[in-house]
Amino acid sequence: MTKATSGDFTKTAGWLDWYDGPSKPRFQLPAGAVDAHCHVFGPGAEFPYAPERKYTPCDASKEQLYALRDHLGFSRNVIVQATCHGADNRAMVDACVSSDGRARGVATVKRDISDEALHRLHVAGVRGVRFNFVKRLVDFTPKDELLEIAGRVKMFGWHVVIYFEAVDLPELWDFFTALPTTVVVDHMGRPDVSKPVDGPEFELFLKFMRQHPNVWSKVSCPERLSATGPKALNGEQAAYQDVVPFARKVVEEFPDRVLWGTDWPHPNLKDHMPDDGLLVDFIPQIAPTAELQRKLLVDNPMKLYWPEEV
Ligand code: 0GY
Repeated sequence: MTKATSGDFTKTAGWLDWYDGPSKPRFQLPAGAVDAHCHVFGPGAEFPYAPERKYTPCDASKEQLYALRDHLGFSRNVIVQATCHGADNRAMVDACVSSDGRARGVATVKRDISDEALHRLHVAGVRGVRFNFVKRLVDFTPKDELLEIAGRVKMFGWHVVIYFEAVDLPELWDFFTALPTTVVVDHMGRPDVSKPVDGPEFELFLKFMRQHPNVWSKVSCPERLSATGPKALNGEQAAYQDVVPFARKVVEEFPDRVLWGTDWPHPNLKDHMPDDGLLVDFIPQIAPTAELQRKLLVDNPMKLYWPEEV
C-alpha cells in the first residue's frame, strides 16, 4: 500500500514506504525490551515538516509506531527526532506524552532554546539531544554552539546522540571526546562493512569506545549498512550477514554500553524496505546469549532512559 504524506507536502521522489504487515519475529524479545531508536513523521497536516529539511517522508504516526511496538513484542520506545522535523520537536513530544510513560525522546534543539523550554521537554520525556553530522541530512552547525548545548543539557542529566559516517570520525574526534555527557553513537558510526572488521577504520571506532567509557553505541541499522542485503543466502538467519561481525564485536566487547532499535519507519532507504520482524530476528546473531540480549534490550536502555525505574 502506498502511504500518504499529508498537509502541503509531496514526498521525496523514490521514497520507499515503510513495510506493511511485518512478520511476527521468531526471536522472542526479553520482557521489558526497548526499541531504542525509532521515529515519528508528522502527520504533516498536524505537525508540518521543517522548511530546511533535506527530504519529505511519508507520514508515520505515533499510533502506527505503537501498533508496531505491540506487534513485535517491545514494551517501550525511544523516539529520536528526525531531521525532516528540524528543531520542531512537537511530533516527537506529542508521541511521548501520549505513550503512558512508555516512550522517551531525543530532541534537536538550537542554542537559543530557553531553560524553561528544556524543562518542558524533560517533563514530556526527553532525555537527550541529537547532533547530526551526516552531510546529506543537515546543514553545518558550529561546534561551539553544539558544545554550549551539551553543557546545558548535562544539567538535566541528558546525553548526546551523535550521527556521523565512519570516514568523518578522525576529523570529529576532538569534538566528540570533549563532550561532557554520555555520548551515544548511532548505528556504530556507520562502518563500511565491505572493509575488514579488524581493519583501521573500524579499529578507530573501537578505540573511540575503549578510550572513552562515556561512549555508547547503537548496534542498529543492518539494513542501512549491509551490501549483501536481507536475502537469506544460506539457510536461516543469513539476512544482513555482512553486518554481523561488526555489531557482534561491539556487543561482546561493550555489553553494558550498547542499545538496539528498529529505526522504523526507515528514512531514506532506496533499495529495499526491511520487514521489522526480520530485523528483530537479526538480534540473536549479534547478541548470542540471553545475558547479552537482556543488557542490550532491557538493562542498558532502562539505565539511560528510565533510570528512576532501575
Ligand atoms: C536514521 C537514519 C537516517 C535519517 C535520520 O534524522 C534523520 O533524518 O536519522 C538516514 O537517512 O541515514 O537513523 O533514521
